[in-house]
Amino acid sequence: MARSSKSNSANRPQRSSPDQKGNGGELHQRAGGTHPPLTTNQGIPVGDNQNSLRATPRGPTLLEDFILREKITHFDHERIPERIVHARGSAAHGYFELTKSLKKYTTARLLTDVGERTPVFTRFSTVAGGAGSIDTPRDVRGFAVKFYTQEGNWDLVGNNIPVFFIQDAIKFPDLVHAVKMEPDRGFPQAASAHDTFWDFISLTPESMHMIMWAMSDRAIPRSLRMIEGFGVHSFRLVDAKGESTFAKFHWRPKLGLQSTVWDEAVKLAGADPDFHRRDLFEAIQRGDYPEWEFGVQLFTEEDAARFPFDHLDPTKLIPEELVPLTVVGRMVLDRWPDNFFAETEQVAFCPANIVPGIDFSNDPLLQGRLFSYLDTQLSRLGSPNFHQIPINAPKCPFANVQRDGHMQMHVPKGRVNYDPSSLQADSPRETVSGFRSYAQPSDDGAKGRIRAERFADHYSQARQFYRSQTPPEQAHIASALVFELSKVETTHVREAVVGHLRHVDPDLAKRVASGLALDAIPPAPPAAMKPQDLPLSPALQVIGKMKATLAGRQVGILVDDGSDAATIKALRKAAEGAGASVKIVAPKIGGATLSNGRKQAVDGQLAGTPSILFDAVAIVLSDTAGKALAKEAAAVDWLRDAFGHLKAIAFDGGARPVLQAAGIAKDAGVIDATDSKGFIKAAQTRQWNREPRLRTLA
Ligand code: HDE
Repeated sequence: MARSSKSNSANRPQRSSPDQKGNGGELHQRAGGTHPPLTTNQGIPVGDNQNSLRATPRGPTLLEDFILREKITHFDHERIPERIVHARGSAAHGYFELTKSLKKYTTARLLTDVGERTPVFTRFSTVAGGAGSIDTPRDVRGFAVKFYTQEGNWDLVGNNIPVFFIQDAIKFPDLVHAVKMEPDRGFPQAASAHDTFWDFISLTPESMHMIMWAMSDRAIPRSLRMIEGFGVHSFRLVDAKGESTFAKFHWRPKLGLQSTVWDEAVKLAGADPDFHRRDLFEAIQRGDYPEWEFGVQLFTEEDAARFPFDHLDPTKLIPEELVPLTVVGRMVLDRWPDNFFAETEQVAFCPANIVPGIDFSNDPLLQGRLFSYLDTQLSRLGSPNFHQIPINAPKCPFANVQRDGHMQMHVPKGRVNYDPSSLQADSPRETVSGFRSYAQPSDDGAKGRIRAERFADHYSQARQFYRSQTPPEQAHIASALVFELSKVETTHVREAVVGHLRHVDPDLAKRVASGLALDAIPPAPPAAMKPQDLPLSPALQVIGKMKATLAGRQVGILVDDGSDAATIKALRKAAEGAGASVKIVAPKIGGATLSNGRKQAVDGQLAGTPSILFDAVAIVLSDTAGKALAKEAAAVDWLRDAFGHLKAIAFDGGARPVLQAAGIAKDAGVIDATDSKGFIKAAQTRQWNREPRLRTLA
């Protein structure tokens, strides 16, 4: 039935005003800048992005609404599978600069041309937790660097620990299954302290060296800017004549190594699950660019034959005292990604991405990795063309006759999509300077599922690592083992692990057995090779190697109304002068009116900004505020935690009641706020001497 023109106009929807649309009206209109038209993915300009198309103002939504359907469908597909390991990561752009030529050993241009800067993209990660898990679990950290060289991409996909849990890639799925959340219950997330992990470890003696590292302070770093990186495996450098030298690759942080203490790491998980990501982001935003030295250990086949271990075994490292580290370059990270998903999530590392002049070794773990990464990217990124995603694409020209596939972004021209060919003048050709594998002579061994003989020494380097640590670090390892094994419910698993520790160091086994209240130290399992006493290697320490510095660190100052302005100013000046950044914390975010009547801007509100976030703290309060905050749990905990985490504390007279409420006894790290010099000196390290008085360490 035809409608009358009258009723037609009554039903016609009126154009909605911005407020009726629901787009925030005025503010949305006022936002500065020149805004391009919003369009659909087909380029169709969108007139209303706030309301879907309805049959009547209060009626059902129409299927016809292609704008709504396109938007929601795209959203439904926004997630891709997360990495099976190393799912949680943070990354940054930067450059690698060569400072010493390795021309004698390799033709790889990035390692021969001093001064040349190669762009890099570096992703740090935890291993066990999911993408949304915390930054500070006890875990290995991934340290993956993509060098966009002029001869193609080189990915050095390493960790912050120079050895690994297993010797053969075939064990990797078992290791990862064991450490991830248990399959029936779905927990624990991002933690190795549970039965399945330690069950696997207790039955895998080759993991014992890595366990020493994983239980050490290396696994609870203070900042991603303060970790070392290792290529782990032996690689080869190959010169113009085709001769090869073995190389181990190292990254050493300019800020020095630093770790947290365990209680701090646990509390950080709640206070700021993004602690490491935020720290990296903030450092880059303020121009305090993280930097690492790049070093190599070079050795020949003959050198390797003399080592008391097999360098192809990834559970072994080469002590720096045996083969010194030569620094040949540096890496600076100076740009945060524009988009987390497009870059940090979509970046696809692969140890098989290698450039002419560098080659693989026969390390069986590396050999397995060469297969795994390409395969995993296919499932994660969904197309064989993932190398065309901007973050993965080489920055040098690249051309071949691989074609088609999902999400092909290139439009190749011409009829030739095969090789050899003669029909097209510009079709790509092999080059003399192209990649050639090192012509390794093969030994005479027989084919088989066999491990090389010397891989059987599972304990010597674990012992060397443990015995090379400072006493506080040894206590941390023993305590970490007690903590982890105390979370293991199965008694025989606990006992089996302690049995292995007897081979590592009888005293360590005793300490852990006592921490677990075992009736007796369990027997050691038979060892395939008797552990040797290798020379100690102080280079394996964290505390011993820590630089006394505040550079790149953060100092928190707790203030309130009436706090002495001059003291705060002097402390800030001293801390910033020492290279730290300073954050002011107060009970109210709007600010505090200081003794000079001026309003002090505040960076963090007390309850949400615990002292855990800082490397050293100061507390400057008026008498009135001191008395009030002594009754405030957040303020008392602020000091108690700083003290417990072995940090330097500066305080003034007004703050005394809070110190008392926190039960803090004065020591070398608890300093009068007027002594800013003394405070800075104490703040450059942790107060290790304080620790035994505070907590029972195994
Ligand atoms: Fe990995 N590893 N891995 N790994 N790995 C992955 O690749 C694998 C190993 C490392 O930031 C996966 O893209 C096998 C050692 C880092 O994106 C996967 C074996 C070392 C990253 C994979 C190892 C590493 C990964 C998962 C035993 C230190 C994160 C997602 C043979 C030298 C890279 C992905 C990033 C990621 C396999 C052992 C470092 C599944 C099979 C040893 C830093 O391909």
